[in-house]
Amino acid sequence: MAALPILRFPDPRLHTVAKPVDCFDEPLRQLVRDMAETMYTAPGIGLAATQVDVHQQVIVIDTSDAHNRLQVFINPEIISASTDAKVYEEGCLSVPGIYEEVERPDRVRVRAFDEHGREFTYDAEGLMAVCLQHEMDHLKGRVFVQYLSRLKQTRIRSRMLKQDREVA
Ligand code: QAP
Ligand code: CO
Repeated sequence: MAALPILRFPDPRLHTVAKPVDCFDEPLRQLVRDMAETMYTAPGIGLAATQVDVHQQVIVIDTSDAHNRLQVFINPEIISASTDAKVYEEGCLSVPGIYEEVERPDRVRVRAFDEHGREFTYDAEGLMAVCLQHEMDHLKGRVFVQYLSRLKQTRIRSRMLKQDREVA
């Protein structure tokens, strides 16, 4: 297993649209293990393959307190969403140190596959619903920062570029 490097906003590769997985093989399961290790090491509660520069529709999530409930979503699709929305303060491993409020549907029903190619549906609400929608956005090349005002986006972009210069 290996923790992979995480792309940081505003890296343009974060805007790549991921392709569906068509082969549920051992390399895919290795990617899932590496993504899980990357997420747990960070630590974070969700990671999309896009964030480790792999442009396939793969997501790992663990919102449990003990960090022992890994959930894998491959080729996820939202089949229904509640009309009522909720605001949640989101963060992202690709935008470290930035937390901003985003409004999204409160509940979503998702159809996806696990790493063995078994299809399932999943009803998510609360933090899990936020996390799933946030990670599915990554697979479409969308970062949560893009929901914010132009002014906030510009400020976050310069703060991130400044951080990059200080680390380099
Ligand atoms: C996405 O985010 C998410 O800024 C997952 O310095 C966020 O795991 C879903 C993290 C909020 C639902 C609600 C962020 C770690 C982790 C940081 C994460 C940081 C270190 C974010
Ligand atoms: Co994110």
